[in-house]
This record gives sequence, C-alpha cells and structure tokens, in this order.
Amino acid sequence: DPDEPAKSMEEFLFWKTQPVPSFDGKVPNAEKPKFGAIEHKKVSEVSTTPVNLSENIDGFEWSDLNINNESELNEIHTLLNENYIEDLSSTMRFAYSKEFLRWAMSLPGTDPSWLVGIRVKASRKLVAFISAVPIQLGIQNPGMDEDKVDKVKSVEINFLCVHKKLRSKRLAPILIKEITRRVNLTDIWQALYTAGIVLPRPISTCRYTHRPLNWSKLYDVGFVDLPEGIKESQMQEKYHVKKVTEKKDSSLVPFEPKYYDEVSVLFKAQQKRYKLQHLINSKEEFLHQFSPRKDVLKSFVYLNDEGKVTDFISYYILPFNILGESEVDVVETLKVAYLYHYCSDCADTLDNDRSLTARLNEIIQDMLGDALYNEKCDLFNCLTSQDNNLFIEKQNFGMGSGFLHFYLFNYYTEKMNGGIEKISKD
Ligand code: NHW
Repeated sequence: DPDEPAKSMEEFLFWKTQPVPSFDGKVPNAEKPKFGAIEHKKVSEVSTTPVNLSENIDGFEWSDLNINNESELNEIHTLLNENYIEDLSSTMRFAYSKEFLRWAMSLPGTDPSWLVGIRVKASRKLVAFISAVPIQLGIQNPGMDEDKVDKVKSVEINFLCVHKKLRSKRLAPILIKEITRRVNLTDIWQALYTAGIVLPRPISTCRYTHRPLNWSKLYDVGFVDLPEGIKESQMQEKYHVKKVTEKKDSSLVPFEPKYYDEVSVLFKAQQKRYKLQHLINSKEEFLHQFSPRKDVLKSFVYLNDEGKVTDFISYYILPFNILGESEVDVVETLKVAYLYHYCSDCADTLDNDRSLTARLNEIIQDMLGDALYNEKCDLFNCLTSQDNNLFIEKQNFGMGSGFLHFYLFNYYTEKMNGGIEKISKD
C-alpha cells in the first residue's frame, strides 16, 4: 500500500510537533478539524534569530545562497548531484542541470533568505540545503461552491538535501524549522511540498507513469525488462513514436509572450477542474514558469485556422544518472521528459468531437514526438494527476513503482483521490 507509513504517528518525533494532521485525520489542539489553517500566529511572535545549529552539530553555520551567483549555483548543483534523490537501490539519481536549478529557484517574488544552506565553518563546504519559492494555491474544500476556492498565499518547499556523510543527525528538522521561520517572517504560513515517502499526512498520492521513447537504451541500462517470449523488435514496435507532422486545421508553435493573454484564460479554466489549483496571478510569473528554456522546458500552443489559441502544453527535462559500482561513478545518463502543465479550450467538453480526451491524446502524442526527435529524450514521465488518466493507457504509459505524495503545511483539508484530483465533471 503506497499510503502505508513506515511507523506510527508517535514515532514521527519531529512531525508530531508540527501543524500537520496525523494519519487518523486529527490535528493538534482541536477536537474536530476545521478546513483551513491549523495554527494561527503573528509575525511579531516569530523569532528573529536563526535556529541554533550547534545543539546538533558543531562547526557548522547557516548560509544564504544566491542562485544568480555562478559559484553558489555550482555549489548547490554539486551538493544535489552527489546527494539528492535516488531510487531505493541507489542505482539512479536525479541529475538536475544548472539551468534547471536556476529556473526552479528564481521565481519572481522569491525572498533572498529562502535559499538556505548549511556550511562547514572551517572549509566553507556546502553540506545541506533547503529552498522555498512563492506559490498561490487555490484549494477546494468540501462543501464549497464548485467554482470557489480558498486562495492561500504559500510557498513551495523543494531541494531538501543533507550530505550523505551527515545523515541521521536530525539536520532535516533543523532545516525545516529554519525555512519555516524565514517564511513566517514574510507573513506566509502555509506550504506545499511533495515527497516519495509517507509523512503525516498526504493530501493526495499520485503514481509515476513511464512512456519509453528509446526502448533499446532503457533496456540496455536495465530500466525496463523484456517480457518473456517477446522479442526486442516487438517492444521497439510497441513504443514506436510518430514524428510530429503538419496538421490540416491547426498549427503547433512554441509558446511566446504574445500568446499570454489567451493562454492564461485557458489555464484558469483548466485549473478549475482540480481541487488543488495553482493560481498564477501575474504575467511575469506565468512567463517565468512557461517560457521555453533550452534543455529545461519546452512549451507550445496550438493555433486554429483563425490564429486563435486552442491548447497549451509544456514539459520539462530532468535527466537522471545511472550509477556504477562506486557512487561517484556515472555509467549512463538518461534524458527524461516530465509532463508539466497543459490547458485546452475544451476543458469543459468531455463527450463530443473536440472532447478533452481526444485533444489530450493528440497533443501528448506530439509531445512524445518532440521529446524523442527534437530533444533526444529516452523516457517520458507523467504523474496520475491533472487529467492524465484520459491518455495514460492509450499513449502506452506504464505504471511505475514510484509514488509521489503531496503535502500541505499548516492547512487542513480532506484527502483528494488520485493526483490533484479532478472535480468530477466526467
Ligand atoms: S522530497 C526530497 C527530499 N530529499 C531527498 O530525498 C534527498 C536525499 N535525502 C536526504 O538528503 C522534496 C536526507 O535523507 C533528508 C533527510 C534531507 C531527506 N520531507 O536529518 P534527519 C522536498 O525537498 C524527516 C520531510 O535525521 P536525514 C520537500 C523524518 O521523517 N521530512 O534525516 C521537502 C524524520 O522526522 P520524524 C523528512 O535522512 C519538504 C527526520 O526528517 C523527509 O539525515 C520538507 C529525520 O531527520 C522529507 N523528504 O535527512 C518539509 N525525509 O518526524 C517542508 C525525512 O520521523 C515543510 N524527513 O522524526 C514546510 C516548511 C515551510 C513552511 C512555511 C509556512
């Protein structure tokens, strides 16, 4: 069961002290939880001094990092490339590019104090890190009108990482407390974060799905198996990807700022389908999130005969390294595309000719083609979130072994099924 925690609530020595629901849905200091903030505080109650580091480890210090400074970006990049998320058997590890990290951590409105590092005092070596970027969430709580959401000013926490040699020393809770303090000082009290492990307590659990693009390479590195009695050529045939071809009645072009007005209307309508919504309020933020960036993000619009935008779709590129005998030894790098946001002018129509199902299948197929033939990606991943269940099977995505749990800090809402669940329009 992907939702089964590794231990009981009482054994989460750190998390049981935090404003998050326990696995039975109870929240601290309340008989019956109310939807919304779990704990209410004022900026004046927040400590202005950093969390004490020396209680846990001696000889370390806090350090603010600047992602736009090349040498500090290099340090974050090295720490993450050598110590960030691996699969269970430590044979694969995410290999974020520097451009990707800069994109992910330079969102407009990111406070300079939100990229937090821990360094060895003597050598200045960066050994731990955590980051926050601003995000506005729209949350549909049970009992609310379908078109209403609770708008919650939040941050998204990511890239929590402790050097392998400093694990199990309770540094993670310290990093989390320190980023919480810094975010609270800016009068923000909620956060969104995801993790592969079960913590108290997921609002939603999604599964990773994988669509091989270059099946032979995935087979060579051991990412996929050859089913018994099947020939390699049959698998290659099964995962053949069509080239992106010219269409009769529409054109596919890279997203540009001039399409912003039209796309943002479609984006808002699409988000209304979900219980957890990403509300994008400014053009600047939208362009940051969705403008194409070489080797990081691809985004496209579809234009009809009259030049009107009918759909938008994006994916990002995040390679991972296949590790050899020793951990520093990288045997092979797989280039992986991840489906990001999309929206379509038929978000409301699931059962006619221009139904969302048909449209999504068409545009995903184009993305598979773009990722393989233009970006030389080996694999296309997506989660079982958004409306992805409308195309996952048909486009040959297979269920993976990994799950991604979504969490809210200091906010109580009911669990959502599947990903960022659809609001039952179908
Ligand atoms: S998830 C990616 C996390 N990073 C990795 O997996 C990289 C490889 N692993 C490591 O670097 C995406 C270490 O193993 C880490 C833990 C650092 C994970 N989230 O220091 P100790 C994100 O970045 C709890 C939250 O001894 P360690 C999202 C664990 O349950 N908690 O362990 C991050 C235990 O607490 P417990 C996690 O192995 C969201 C305690 O940490 C966790 O040396 C963060 C053990 O600490 C995880 N992924 O270091 C929350 N993994 O209660 C943000 C372990 O059980 C909350 N733990 O005693 C919001 C804050 C902002 C609020 C603003 C209003």
